[in-house]
This record gives sequence, structure tokens and C-alpha cells, in this order.
Amino acid sequence: MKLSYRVLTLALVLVAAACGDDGTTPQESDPVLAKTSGDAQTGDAGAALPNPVVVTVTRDGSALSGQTVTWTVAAGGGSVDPASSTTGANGQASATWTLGATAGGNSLQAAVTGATGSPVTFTATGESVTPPPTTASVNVDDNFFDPSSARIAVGGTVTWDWVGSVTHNVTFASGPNSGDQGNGASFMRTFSTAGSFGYTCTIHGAAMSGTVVVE
Ligand SMILES: [Cu+2]
Repeated sequence: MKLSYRVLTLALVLVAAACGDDGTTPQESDPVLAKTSGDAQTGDAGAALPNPVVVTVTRDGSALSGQTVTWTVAAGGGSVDPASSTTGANGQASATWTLGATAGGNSLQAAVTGATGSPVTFTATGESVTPPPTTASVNVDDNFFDPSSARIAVGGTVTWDWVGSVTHNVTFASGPNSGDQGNGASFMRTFSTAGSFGYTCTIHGAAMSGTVVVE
């Protein structure tokens, strides 16, 4: 009986030694990759989406900096910039996604080597873009411009036609301007640079104003 106790004691010591601290640190958990923002956006085909795509990498629930995130367009034919980025102190990395030129579905993957949940997939919808026309017409009425905003291509021409019964003008911050005109008159101006150009009828002030958007 006494011998059995000794054998049992020896066995317990050996088991304890096998389970004890052997000098190595515990195994770290894998990083976890998750989408943060920028998924399911809609934007113009061929153009950058309005918001960046953002992912977050964590370990055991805490932000993990210094992780390399690889961004790859998976469908739609667009591009992403940069092709890889590194998570910051908040665990986040982001990229700008430019959709393919053809309207329709696009997808993008973000990957972190060895991370749980990697890769994550973002989707976006590209909408067809109507090119700006080369000409536009605006009615000068009493006392408003119709439409108040005209869109044209660079190099395009806007024509204003006086259809109201009282005198008005089309006056930009810098000319050429129409001068005062009455019913039946018209004024044309060609715009050679892109931008948004506001104008007013100085007779009726800010309440009678319009904009030409040149793209
Ligand atoms: Cu006026």
C-alpha cells in the first residue's frame, strides 16, 4: 500500500512537470479582419466612389496597427488606390475605389494574410453617366431663370431667351454679360473652362439668380 502511494506521488509530480511553464509565451490569437465602412455604395461608373472603403483589424477585440491590407478589384473592372495599406493605431486601413467604366455591379476584396475573416468583400453599383450636352437653353422669365442651373460640357454654349414681359439681364461676376434686355431678346455665352459659374439679374437681385455648371 505504501509503495502504491509512492508510485502515485511520482506520477503526479511528472504530470505537474509536463503541464508547467516551459518558458514559452502563450500562442497569440489570429488577427480578425472586418469591414468598417464604404460597403454597398452607389456612384458614377468610371469615377471614384464618394466615400473610401475602410476595414479594421483587431486581435482579441483590440485594434491592431501595422497590419498590411491588400486591396484587389474582384469584379467590375475598376481600380483601387493604394493596392495595399497599413492599419493605423485605430486598426483601420482605407482605400479609394474607382468603379469600372461600365454601369453595373462591382466588387472589391480586402485581405490580411493569416487573419480570420479574410478576405472581406465590398460591393458597389456603378450608374451610367450622361455626358454633359454641348448646348443648353435658359428662359429669362419674370422674375426667374428656367432652369436655374444649366449643365454643359467644356466649350459648350448657353443661350438665354427673354420670355418674360419686363426687362432683365444676365450678369456674371466677370463678363461677357447680356446687358438689359426685353422680351424676344437672346444672349449666348460659351464657357471654355470647367467650373460652376453663378449669375444674377442685377435688376431683381439675388432672388433672380442662376448657375452654369461646366464639366
Ligand atoms: Cu430680372
